[in-house]
Amino acid sequence: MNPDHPAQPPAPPVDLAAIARGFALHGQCLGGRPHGNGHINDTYAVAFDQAGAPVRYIFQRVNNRVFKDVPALMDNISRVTARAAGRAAELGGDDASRRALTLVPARDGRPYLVDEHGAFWRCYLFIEKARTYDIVETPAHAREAARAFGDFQRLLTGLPGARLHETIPDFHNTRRRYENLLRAIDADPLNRAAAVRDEIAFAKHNENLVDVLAKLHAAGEAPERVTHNDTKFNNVMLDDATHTGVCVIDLDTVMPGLALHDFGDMVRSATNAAAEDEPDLSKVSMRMPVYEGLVAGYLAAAGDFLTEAERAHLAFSGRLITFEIGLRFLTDHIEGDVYFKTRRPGHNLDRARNQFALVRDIDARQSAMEAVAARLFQERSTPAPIP
Ligand code: ADP
Ligand code: GN1
Ligand code: MG
Repeated sequence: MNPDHPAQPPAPPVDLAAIARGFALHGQCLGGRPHGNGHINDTYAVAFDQAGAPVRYIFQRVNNRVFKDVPALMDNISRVTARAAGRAAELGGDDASRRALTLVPARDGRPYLVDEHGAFWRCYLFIEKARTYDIVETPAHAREAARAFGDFQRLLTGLPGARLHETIPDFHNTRRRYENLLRAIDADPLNRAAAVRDEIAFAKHNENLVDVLAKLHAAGEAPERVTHNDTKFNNVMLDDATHTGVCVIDLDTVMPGLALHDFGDMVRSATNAAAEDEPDLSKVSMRMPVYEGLVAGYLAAAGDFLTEAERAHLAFSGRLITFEIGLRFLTDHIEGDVYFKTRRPGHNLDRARNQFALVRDIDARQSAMEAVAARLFQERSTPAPIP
């Protein structure tokens, strides 16, 4: 069995009121329901009555088949959220408390609790009057999300203390992801490989992509930074009224990485005109105005610290990370849907085909995308003419 893809046993039943009693919370727990569209953790919105005032919290059962060392992961998250809260307080503003995730500790003071089934739970303040989107609706959405993720990277450049724990080793090691696919094809536990010959051929045809960023890193042109590593568009909350980026969430994979992994996943998840699992591939395309919004927002936040090589690979990073996630979906399909949550038979295959279709479109338009990035960087560095 591939060590990154352990089989998923069914989740144990949930008693949210019992979980609530384990956290340092006040008031009466009114119950909760599943929330959001994440593929990894089990997330619930839980309502409380606090002396007549309605208050909500997010409870999350952390997927500890995917994250092997949850205490280490929670140590990372405690450090990162403390830093983000400190920065939000410095900047002031009347919504500083929404600008960083806030952990509610367990009654024993730890940032998580373990239930009677051995599952790990954490609790966050609910970020109100903001939401996540699965599909970018406007280029302004993209700009705001990219600015928020770029600000988050900048915030983490000064993170004091030891190197963060690697919560999933080799998370963006695309060569490893490619090898995992080859291993899955060899093992083929459900005899699915024959039916996905075209997708496997596409993966093999693009093997030349997998080492490009690793080589840049080895050459010292793309330094290790602290990065988010899962900058999917639905991992940033946008304000309901202004649509500005309020808070970066889903911090499980914040760890050492490359800036381009983050930008690449923004391109993958934000530019697609279709949902990530849309089976009708004629709907899949890379939307250039959305890409332009991403570059503008990201450069506004991160333009000062990116190296020249990083800037030159913005478009490529989108192609690579889209390919990488496509490899992971295809691997999971062949292995029997053991990693990502699925809601229908063939769901991971639909996702893989969708991502590969997006790779094709990015590939066809990579030079135009590079020109957009070069132009926006140039405009940013050139002072506006005096009117
Ligand atoms: P996963 O790792 O499974 O993707 P996330 O941490 O991204 O889990 O949470 C899933 C969804 O729950 C998010 O996309 C978002 O919509 C919602 N969510 C998470 N944290 C909060 C929060 N503190 N306040 C409000 N909504 C949240
Ligand atoms: C998962 O947790 P979520 O849904 O935000 C996955 C990402 C993938 C993404 C694809 C820890 O993200 O790496 O890019 O699905 N997270 C993990 O939609 O594997
Ligand atoms: Mg998420």
